Amino acid sequence: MTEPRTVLLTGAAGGVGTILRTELPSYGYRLRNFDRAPVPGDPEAITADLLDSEALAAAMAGVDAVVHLAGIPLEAEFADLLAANIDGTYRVYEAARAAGVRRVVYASSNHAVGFTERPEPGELVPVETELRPDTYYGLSKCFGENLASLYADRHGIDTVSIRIGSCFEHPETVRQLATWLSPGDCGRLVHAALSAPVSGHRVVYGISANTRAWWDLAPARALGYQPQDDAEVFAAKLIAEYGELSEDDVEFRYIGGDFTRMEPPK
Ligand code: 15L
Repeated sequence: MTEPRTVLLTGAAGGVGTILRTELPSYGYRLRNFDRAPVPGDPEAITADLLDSEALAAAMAGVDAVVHLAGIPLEAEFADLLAANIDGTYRVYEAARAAGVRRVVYASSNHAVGFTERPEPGELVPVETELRPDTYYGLSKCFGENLASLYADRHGIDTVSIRIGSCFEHPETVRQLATWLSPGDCGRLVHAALSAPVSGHRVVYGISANTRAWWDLAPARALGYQPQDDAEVFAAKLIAEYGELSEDDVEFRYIGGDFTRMEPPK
């Protein structure tokens, strides 16, 4: 596949979207930004809901690939996730199919497998591990991965689903020493997912080259991803501030951390 050049970025105004608006143009992509909220600094961004079929079809016309980030990024009421994450992702795939777009990078989440127990030291959780969502939010990401698989098999749309860890400027908790994805590595990984000659549906974890990683990065490296950052440089400061995690803490026990006990907001 030739490298996609025009990329529809859904959720462009969100946290990861803001990072990718900075990172992706340096790889030569022209972004078409789409979000419910205005995208700062981009007067041409499409301000619309994913459930607005006309706006989505117009946004999809002429693009080479989609990076689908839009949706609720945390635990929420099931009905809200049903509309934003489940129906929203279905609409993106349907619009991509109708427009003949052949590559999607889907922002899945580690919370699709969040109830997986932390691996023993020296072991890593493979991408083939059983889906064990820790929230309705995680469940919506399981749906997205399965939807990607269906559209790959039935319609030939190639997807890389990235189970993103914690994509922030810096790791902010002790857990994130394992789960951090730096902004620069986020750009590297999404570029690899857009340009690697893969067909079908692939799932990869999205983290930096963290010394304390729990997840197997081999599938992401197989796409050409070469992470440059390691959360370990923040370890001394974070551990001095919060202490090491104790073994009875859910942040220690499950890879989804405190999402495993999160309730939808009232
Ligand atoms: C996610 O999926 C969330 O969107 C993000 O805000 C973080 O909380 C992240 O997971 C995480 O696991 O740290």
